[in-house]
Amino acid sequence: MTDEMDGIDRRIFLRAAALGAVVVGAGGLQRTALAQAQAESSAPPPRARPGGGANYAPIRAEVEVRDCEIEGKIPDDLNGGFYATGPDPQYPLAPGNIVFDGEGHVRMFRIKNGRVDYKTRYAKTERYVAQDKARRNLFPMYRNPALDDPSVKGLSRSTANTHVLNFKNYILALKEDSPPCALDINTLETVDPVFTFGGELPRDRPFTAHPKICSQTGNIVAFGYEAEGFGSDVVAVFEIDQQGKKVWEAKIKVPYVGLLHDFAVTENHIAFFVVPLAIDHEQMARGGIHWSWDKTKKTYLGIMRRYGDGKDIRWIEGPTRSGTHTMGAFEDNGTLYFDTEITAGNPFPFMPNKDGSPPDYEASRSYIHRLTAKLDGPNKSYGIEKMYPLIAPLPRQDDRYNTMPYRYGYMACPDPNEADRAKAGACYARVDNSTRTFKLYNFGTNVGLGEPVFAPKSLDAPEGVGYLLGVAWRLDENLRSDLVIFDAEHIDEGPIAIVKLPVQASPQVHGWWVREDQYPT
Ligand code: V55
Ligand code: FE
Repeated sequence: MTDEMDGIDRRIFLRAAALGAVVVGAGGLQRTALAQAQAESSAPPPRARPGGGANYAPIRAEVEVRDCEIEGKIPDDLNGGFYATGPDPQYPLAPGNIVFDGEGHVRMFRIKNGRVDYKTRYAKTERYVAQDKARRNLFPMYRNPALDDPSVKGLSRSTANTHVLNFKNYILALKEDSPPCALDINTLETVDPVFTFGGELPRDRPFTAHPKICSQTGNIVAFGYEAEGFGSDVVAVFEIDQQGKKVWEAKIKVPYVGLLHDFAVTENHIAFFVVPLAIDHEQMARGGIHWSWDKTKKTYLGIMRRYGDGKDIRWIEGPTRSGTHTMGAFEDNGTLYFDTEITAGNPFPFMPNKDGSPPDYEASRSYIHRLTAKLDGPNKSYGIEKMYPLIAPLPRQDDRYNTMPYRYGYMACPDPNEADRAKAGACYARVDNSTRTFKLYNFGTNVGLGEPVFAPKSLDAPEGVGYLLGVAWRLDENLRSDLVIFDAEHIDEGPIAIVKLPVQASPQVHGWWVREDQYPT
């Protein structure tokens, strides 16, 4: 979101910093795709990057700050840990590579008895360790193994840079092309770079960055796409119980292979939204990334029963759109409700358009939509309705409601009341689906905001009764960062506590809250 309100100079500086955008290579001065795109378009990038812009700036330093300075008071009933990961390139990105290929840097704000300790560690993935030994980049292109250095054959390609969740004594750092990378929940030291749940998942099996925790069973509901080898159209869908046992698995086939980033899980059903960021073998053969935007392709909403064999999956064709992140999903009275952010076109201007056209920034803006379909069909089409006027690529909910009817969503977005994008401050918003209204807190234009996470006041607090936590990067303080904490019911009143770091926070795509009772004793 920061991209939209920064001055153009700052924006380009931040992007350049974030992307290592200008690289002197053998062929002279070369630019990344995004820098190129910016050069080609006079329009400002109108859409928030996941997590904003500032928070992709590399820091590389692993940081530890004990007993952070605090403004205001940490509430007595807020104890636990706020974790996040994001791409922080270990070595400068190769020309043409994209920011999604930076190595995952995991961070933790450990909150206890009113005090906060901060710690970060890179996920020591097999890729990170091999590059560290070689002292250079060995995986030059996002999800294009043909370009890998021959020495890394057989190693996990995971960057662990997308999302985190807790499982037992671990923080699992996720990248959707690989199994999780397991870090110690207290120290962030890497315990197992290819975590297979004790062999339940083969080490070459991809694992989504957006598993859901079932509201009824506590199971981790997950999937892996390209499940039977590079480019495969098979998706494995499975559930892992709290002990780590796989309790269900089914395999389905998608209409075409695309970036299947997130999904919807309800009490009895699972839905996928297949979008035209499609695998592009020709582009990879030319040395490019895994995906390109193919506007000739339609979307497909697929619905299947949980705990079945997957043969019942039904695909409903819809208009060309993209949708990357689920806010919430549930079923009610025979209908699926799947709330997701939707873009009219390619959501990532730094990913190529297959037809060679320049980035369309207007079409890359995300708005929350509700997709609906009858669970038992027949469906000629799915419903698609815009819910809010907020540009919000990273919507979240109270995660205790992952598979149930829910009321509230939380997100960072530019101020929707400011027509002039350059002047629209960075906001956190809480939306109320029962009234279709929202509350905002505006930080102004000198702040980049990370995805917020919700922390309940207690395990059995009603939905939305708790705190909202997020990181603010101060664009006018060389990205020095604060953890800002809100009463989630009153976010319009501003933060109730600010945890001040003396340094820039490490980059963030997604964040996660671990309750105090979930820590090992
Ligand atoms: C996303 C992020 C990724 C990725 C694919 O936010 C999709 C969407 C940080 O890496 O590889
Ligand atoms: Fe994501």
